[in-house]
Amino acid sequence: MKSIIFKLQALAILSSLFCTVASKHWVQNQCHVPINLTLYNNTKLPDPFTFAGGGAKTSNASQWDCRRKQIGALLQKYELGHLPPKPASLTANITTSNATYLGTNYTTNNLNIQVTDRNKTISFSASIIWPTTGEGPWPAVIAYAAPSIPIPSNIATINLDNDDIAQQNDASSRGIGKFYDLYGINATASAMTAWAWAVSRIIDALESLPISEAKINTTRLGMTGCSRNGKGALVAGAFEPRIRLTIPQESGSGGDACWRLSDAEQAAGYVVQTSSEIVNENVWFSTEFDNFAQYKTDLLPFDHHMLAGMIAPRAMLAIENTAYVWLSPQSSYGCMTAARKVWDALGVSDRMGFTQDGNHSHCAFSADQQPELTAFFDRFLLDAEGVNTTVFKTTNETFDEARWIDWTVPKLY
Ligand code: MCU
Repeated sequence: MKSIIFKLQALAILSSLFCTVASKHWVQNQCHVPINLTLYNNTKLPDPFTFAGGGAKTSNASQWDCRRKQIGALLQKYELGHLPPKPASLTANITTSNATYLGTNYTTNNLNIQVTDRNKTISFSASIIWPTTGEGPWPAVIAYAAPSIPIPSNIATINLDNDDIAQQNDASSRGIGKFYDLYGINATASAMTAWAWAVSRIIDALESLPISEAKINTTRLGMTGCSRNGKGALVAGAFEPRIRLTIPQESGSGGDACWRLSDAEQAAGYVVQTSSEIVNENVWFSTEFDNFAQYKTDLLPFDHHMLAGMIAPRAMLAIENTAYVWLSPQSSYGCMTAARKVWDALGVSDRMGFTQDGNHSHCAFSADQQPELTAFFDRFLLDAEGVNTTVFKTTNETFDEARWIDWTVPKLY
C-alpha cells in the first residue's frame, strides 16, 4: 500500500513538473506571455512555433494565438515600443467639405476622431472615399498617406496622414506627432507603433458610427502602404486582428525583410539596407532596438518572418520589387518564405502570397502583379468564391532553407 501511495505521489510530482516545463506559457487553456527573457544567440531564424523563454512547441491553433501574443509582446519590448491598449474614450463623426480647384469641384469626406486617454485629448481625421456606384456598407482599404496600388471601384479607401500621428522626417522626428501629444514624448512607441494605434482607432470609430453613416463593412478591411509606409502597414496588420487583408508594398528592410538575412546579404558583398543603417535614418523603430541594430540582431528572439507570421491565419499579400538594393530583395524573399510556414502550419497556405518582380520604379505598381492583387481583393474583401490565391513568386531570388531554418513546422489544424 505504502509503495502504491509513493508511486502515485511520484507520478503527481512528475506530471506537475511536466506541466510547468512543457506548458509554461499555456496553463489550463490560459495564455501567459512572459517577456523578460534571457536573450540568446541565434544565428538562424528563430522558431516561430516554440514559446521563447523555455516553453513548449505550439500544437494547436489556440496555442498559436497565445504564441502570436508573445511574439507581439517581444516585438514591442525590443523593436517597436509599447502599443497602448484601447483608450478611455473615443468619439467620431463624418463631415463633408467642398472645394473648387482649377474649375473642378472636389468633395472630401472626413472621418473625424477624438480620443481621450490619461486626461488628455487629441483629434485627428482620415479621409474616406466611398465607391460611387452600388450601395454600402462597402469593404475598405486603409492606406497610410494614399494607396500606391489600384483599389477596385467597389471597395472604399480610407487615407490616414500617418505623419500627422507620428512624424518620420529623419532621426529628429522622435516623439513628434499627435500620438505623442497624447501619450507623452517619452512614450516608447516608435512611429510605426503609433500609426498602428491610430489605425485601430479608425476601426473603433467606424464601429461606433451607425452603419448608415459610415457605410463601411468593418469585417472586410484591408491595410496598405508603400515603402516606409509599407513597413508600417505590415506592423498594423500584425497587431490589429480586425484587419482581414494586409498588403505591404515594397516594404523591404524593416518590413518584409529579415534583419539576420539582410546582415548576411551585406556580408556576402551586396549593398542592402541593414538595421545598422536604418536606426540612424529614421524613427520607425524604438530606441531599445538600438541595442541590437549594430550587428547584434542574432540576439533578438524573433525576426520579421515572425512579425508577418502574427497576421496568420488572416490574409496577407506582400508585393516586392528587386530593382532597389535597399529593399534587400534576397532577404525579403527568404524572410517571407520562412513566414509562410506559419500559414502552412495552420492549413491556410493560400492566404499568404508573395509577389516580387523588378524593372519598375519604387512604389509604381507593376501590371504583371495585378492578377494576384485582384485575387486577394476578390477573395478576402469581396467574398468571391473559388478564387485561387496561391502565389509565391520571385524573378531571381533564392533562399537556403537549410542554412536558416532548423525548426519543423507543426500541424496546428
Ligand atoms: C523602402 O523604404 C524606405 C527605405 O527603408 C529608406 O531607407 C529610404 O530612405 O526610404 C524608403 C522609402 O520610404 O521610400 C519612399
